[in-house]
Amino acid sequence: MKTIHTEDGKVIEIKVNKQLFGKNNELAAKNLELFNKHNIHAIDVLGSIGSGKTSTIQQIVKYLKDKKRIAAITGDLTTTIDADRIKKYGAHVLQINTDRGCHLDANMVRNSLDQLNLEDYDLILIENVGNLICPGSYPVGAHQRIVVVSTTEGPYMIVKHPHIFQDATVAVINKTDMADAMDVDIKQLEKDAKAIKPSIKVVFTNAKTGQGIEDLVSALNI
Ligand SMILES: Nc1nc2c(ncn2[C@@H]2O[C@H](COP(=O)(O)OP(=O)(O)O)[C@@H](O)[C@H]2O)c(=O)[nH]1
Ligand SMILES: [Mg+2]
Repeated sequence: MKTIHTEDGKVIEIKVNKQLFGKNNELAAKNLELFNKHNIHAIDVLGSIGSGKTSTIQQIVKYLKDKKRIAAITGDLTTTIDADRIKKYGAHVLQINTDRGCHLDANMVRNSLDQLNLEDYDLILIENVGNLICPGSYPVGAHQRIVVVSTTEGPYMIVKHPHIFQDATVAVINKTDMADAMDVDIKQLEKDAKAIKPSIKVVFTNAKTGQGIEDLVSALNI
């Protein structure tokens, strides 16, 4: 049961469907087992629409494709645009269309994994649906979650979305080339992330050019 206080002090009780989260958590744990059984490292990539998730995945694939066998799973409402973009960089890509769904869930990822020969991969990159809220409640069983936040989203994206950063291993501050134009202090974004989670690693990237991707790969420890 969750309690929300409205401005005039009235209290609204909302029942949270814990059973639904519980089932997803169970399936996420099974996905993790499956990844581990096949020595696959899985990364769930989160971030708003346009923050640079696909570009970051493209750069990771470009950087690692001679060292790792990589598959990507991309979640999108209706298009295959991101899947097509990542494929060009040399990863095997599966597309999940979520229609009106604002996040991937463990079951969707499991269905995709069933279509892959898992023996063939060392690394699976999962592009979640562009949203900083819904995916937070639906772990998909990845070893780590990273959040891509761009300077063009303004100075308050991190402070306003603490939950998503609490569960992340790495915060990727992207579009550093646009910081001055946007009047955004990237060091302040780093401080904001560390204030939410002191152990979070913060890297600065330009996912268009690939700048900072080496730092990201080393922060991911892959
Ligand atoms: N200037 C600049 N543009 C970027 C950067 N990273 C991504 N973009 C552009 O931002 C747009 C959205 O990127 P995309 O990777 O599709 O974002 P997604 O919606 O999070 O997957 C594209 O036009 C990218 O080329 C960056 O670091 N700097
Ligand atoms: Mg994308």
